[in-house]
Amino acid sequence: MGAGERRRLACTTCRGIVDRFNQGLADTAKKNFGGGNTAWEEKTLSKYESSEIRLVEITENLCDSSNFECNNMVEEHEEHIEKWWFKLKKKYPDLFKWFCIETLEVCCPPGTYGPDCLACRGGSERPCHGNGRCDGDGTRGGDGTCSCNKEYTGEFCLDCSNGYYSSLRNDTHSVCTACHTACKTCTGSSNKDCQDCKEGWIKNEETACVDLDECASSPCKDEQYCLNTDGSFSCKACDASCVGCTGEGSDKCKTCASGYTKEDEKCTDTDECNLSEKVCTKENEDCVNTPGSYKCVCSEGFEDKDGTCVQTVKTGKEVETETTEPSHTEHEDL
Ligand SMILES: [Ca+2]
Repeated sequence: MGAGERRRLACTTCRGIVDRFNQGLADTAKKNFGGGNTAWEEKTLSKYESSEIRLVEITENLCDSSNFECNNMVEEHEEHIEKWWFKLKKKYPDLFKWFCIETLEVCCPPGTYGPDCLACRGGSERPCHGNGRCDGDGTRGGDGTCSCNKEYTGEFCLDCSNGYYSSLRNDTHSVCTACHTACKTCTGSSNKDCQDCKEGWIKNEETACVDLDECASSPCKDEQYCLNTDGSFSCKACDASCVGCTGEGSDKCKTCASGYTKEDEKCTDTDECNLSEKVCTKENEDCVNTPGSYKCVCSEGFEDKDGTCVQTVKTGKEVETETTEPSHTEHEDL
């Protein structure tokens, strides 16, 4: 860990301690207070308010036991905290400022950075002109440079990034707004304000960037159709019933695939099993129609053996089942 990184961590640790201290203050605020308004209660409360008991209760919970840096810092600066509690908290009510910035000198005021708390780029009032983050802001680390939000660029986050244009600019403020989706760079909000078109867009006669119809140049494969979209295009698979197509579905085929016939402008599956000429010609064979084809399978009770359908040989168990007494319902069927 570098020195700058250690300084950042020290500030984070100190901030955590102060946050827990303030939480402790809130948690103990109503303690020993019955909710009534008796003089006795008022007196007890005001006594407890600045008591050592309350301080101990709060400081006990400043760190998680596993947080080495935190426990170390509290231990090392316990006296400072006590001094602030008993003598200084009226004069310096902001514990973070007094403890972390001014006493321990591990943090800096907001908008400043580094060992000497110098102002961030663009000034401590609005670091990076409010359009980015100042490196080390509020800590004794960092170098004060700006990391700009995506809309902004430049040392001070005043300039606009590619794809954004300046919609407001004065001495103190700079606002960059997104270009039209068709523009790579632009001077205004519409697609007529593009300097360069984004990929997939092209300048028309009115010099506006408009969608390029990539499908006009037939970029897809034989078994695909082209779908033009704003700024892009895609190639999609034709329906299984087509050989080549102009769009989605069996009604957009150029020609029908084998096993399909054109019917009502659609490529429809041919039912080979219903043709006048039988397609399954072997003995004990049935025809099963499938999309785009058909299958010849052995009839029930027969099985394929070396290309012919032979009667299924029953196993001993099946024979046994068949020879048992017919059940009541079977009997009724007879
Ligand atoms: Ca397009």
